[in-house]
Amino acid sequence: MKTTTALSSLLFAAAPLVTEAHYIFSQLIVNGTPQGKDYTYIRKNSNSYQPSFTNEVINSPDLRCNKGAKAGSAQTYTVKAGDKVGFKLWFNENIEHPGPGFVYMSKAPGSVNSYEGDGDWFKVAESGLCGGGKANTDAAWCTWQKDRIEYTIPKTIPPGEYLVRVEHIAIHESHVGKAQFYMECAQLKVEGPGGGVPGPLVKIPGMYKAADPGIAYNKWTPNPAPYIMPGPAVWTDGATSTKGELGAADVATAEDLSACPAVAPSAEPEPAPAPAADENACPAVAEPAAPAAPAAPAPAPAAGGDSGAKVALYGQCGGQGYSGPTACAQGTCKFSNDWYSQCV
Ligand SMILES: [Cu+2]
Repeated sequence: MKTTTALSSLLFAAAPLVTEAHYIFSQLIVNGTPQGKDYTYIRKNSNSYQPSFTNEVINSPDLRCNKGAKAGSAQTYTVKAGDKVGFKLWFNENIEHPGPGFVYMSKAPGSVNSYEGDGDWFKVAESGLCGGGKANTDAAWCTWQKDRIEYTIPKTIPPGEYLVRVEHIAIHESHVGKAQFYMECAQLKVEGPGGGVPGPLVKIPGMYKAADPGIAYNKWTPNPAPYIMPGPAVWTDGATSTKGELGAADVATAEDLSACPAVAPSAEPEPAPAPAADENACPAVAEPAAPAAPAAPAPAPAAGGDSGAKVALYGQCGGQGYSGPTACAQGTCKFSNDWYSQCV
C-alpha cells in the first residue's frame, strides 16, 4: 500500500514520548509478515497503551479484549492451522515490564465479527521465566524487551472463526494488587483438518481471580516464591510442538528458549536442581497425555491414579485438566486455583 511509508513516518513523528514503558499489541503478524496495519485485524481498545489494573478488569468483560475493544471494529484474517501468528507492539515499543505472556483462543459460534467473546476459551501458549531465572530479575522473563508475542496455531484445532487473545501481565505492582493487564484480540478464520478437542475450557472473566498467586505476586523480595502461571493449563494437541511457541521471533527467542530443558512426558519426577526457579523457567509443557476432553469442572486435585509416580517439590499435583500424579515426593499438595495445585 503506497501510503504506508508516509503514514508510518507521520505517525512515528507524532508518537508520544513513551517514557513509562507501557505497551499494547496492535499489529498482526502471520508467519513473520505483518498483515494490514495497526488494528486492521485487531480490535482497537480505548485506553491506548495504558495498563488495565486488577480491580478494573479481573471480573469485567473488559478482561477479554481490553477496554473499549468492540465486536465489529476489525477485519478477519484467514490463516491455516500450524501457521505462526504474532502480535507486535504499537509504535515499536518493547515489553519493558516483568511478567508472563499468554495467548487464548475462543471459537465464535458463527462470524467472529459479531462475537463478544462470551463463550468458551482455552489457553494455547504461555511464557514465564527463561533459563532458570528468578522472578525478581526483570530480564529473566522470556518476554522481557521483546517487541511481540508469537505462537503456533495448534495443527488439529477445529476450523472456524476465532477471537485470539494475546496478553501480557506486568507484575511489578502486583504486590499491591495492581497487576497490569495488557491484552488485545485478533479476529482469525482458521482453516485446517481439525480433529483436536481443545481444553480445559474457561470463561473470561472467570479464569483469573485477584488473589491468584500469579496475579497477586510479590517480586520484591530477595527470594521470591516460585511463579505460578495464572489461568488454565495450555492446550497441547499432541500434534504441535509446544517448545518455544511463545516468544519474539526476531529478538533472541531461540537462545532464550533453548535454555529450557526438553520435558520428557513420562520422566520420573526428580528433585529439581533449582526448584524455586525451574518449575516455571520455561513455557509450561502441559501433559502431552490424551487431548483432555472438555471435562466438567473437577475438584482439584484431580484423581491421578498414577500409582508410584510422585511429584517433585514445587511440581504440579492437581488441577482441572491435569492428569499426572497427585502424590508429593516432598511437601504436601496444596490447592492454588481451580487449575493448579502444587507440592509445597
Ligand atoms: Cu507500563
